[in-house]
Amino acid sequence: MKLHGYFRSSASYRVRIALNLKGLRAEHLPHHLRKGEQCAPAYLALNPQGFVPTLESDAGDILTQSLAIIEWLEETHPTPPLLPKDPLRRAKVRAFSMALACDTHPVQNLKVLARLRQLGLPEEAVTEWAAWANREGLTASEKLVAGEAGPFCFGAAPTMADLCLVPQLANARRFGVDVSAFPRLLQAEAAAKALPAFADAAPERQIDAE
Ligand SMILES: N[C@@H](CCC(=O)N[C@@H](CS)C(=O)NCC(=O)O)C(=O)O
Repeated sequence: MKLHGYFRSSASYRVRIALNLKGLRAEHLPHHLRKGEQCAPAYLALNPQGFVPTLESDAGDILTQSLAIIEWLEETHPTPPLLPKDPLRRAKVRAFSMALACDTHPVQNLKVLARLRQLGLPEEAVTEWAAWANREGLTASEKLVAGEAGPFCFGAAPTMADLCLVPQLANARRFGVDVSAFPRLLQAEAAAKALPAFADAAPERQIDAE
């Protein structure tokens, strides 16, 4: 398999963790987002959205969208599971994951922040926008897992929820958010980061890390 990504990309980070947890190896192909390499015609032919990650399977299939990739990995390599067996619990894990991956991350990604700058927003306001998006999403996420057993988001083992949480907390810190307001999320993050699958997927451990 080949994973097209970028060390600091939180969507790529989610997939790196999933691959590691499943014990799958992938060749990592970095695309420097700040240099615009995600918009090169050869890459757009793989991922018309101009986003990382993109996964190329051993059979040559092209998969885009981190959550779709993680669900495909889950279906093709079910052990260890990243989603609970019970349909209601699965829906809860997916809802938490989507609160971060679909409603929080997209409004603070590179393309959106670049557009805000183009429209004349000063740098301080751009950063505050990104911090606000993170605070909103994490505040809701803290409540979504408030009644759940730990130490992970949904119990004693990591799920797709933790794969979305750890990269989002990294983004929040980058934008200056005080994450001490989210003790239950920090508990899950600490449990996750103690696992080699999460530690090895960290941005600073990637071949393109700066
Ligand atoms: N919903 C997509 C989001 C992908 C995404 O936004 N990727 C970012 C990096 S985390 C990206 O490629 N940004 C490039 C840009 O904004 O130009 C997914 O989960 O895969």
